[in-house]
Amino acid sequence: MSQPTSSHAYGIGMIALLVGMSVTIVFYTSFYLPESLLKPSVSEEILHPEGNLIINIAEGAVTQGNENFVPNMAAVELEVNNRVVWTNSDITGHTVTPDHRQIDSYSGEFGSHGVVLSGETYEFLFTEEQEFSYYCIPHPWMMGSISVGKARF
Ligand SMILES: [Cu+2]
Repeated sequence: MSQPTSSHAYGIGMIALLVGMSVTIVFYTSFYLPESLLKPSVSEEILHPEGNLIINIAEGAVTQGNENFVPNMAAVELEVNNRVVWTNSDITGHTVTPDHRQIDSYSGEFGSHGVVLSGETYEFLFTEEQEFSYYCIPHPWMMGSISVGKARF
């Protein structure tokens, strides 16, 4: 009496296991694999550049006419200083916002998430050549540009 019930339960268990495994395989091959293959391969030298490029958000940047992003036209060299760090030395918060949507295929969308508070930083790793300008949303006269190129040597 109990024999057929337990073998039935065993059968259902096996089917559930097989279904679970095939779902996992389908998920892995159709979602996970393509996603990981899509991620561009970036050289170690670019992932770990020799140094950072620091852009200072100068004290007093909040006032129109004062220096704000320093340097405001930054030349970034891949493998040298392609990690850029904006440091807010002002007493108010500022944003680092591209004029137009700017995407690095490795690091994703460029721009600070909201305001960079006084004393805080925003950093971004550039992995490919690109050129664009950016500004600060609350103080649109604050403008800068970034030009990322290959190392010059
Ligand atoms: Cu600002």
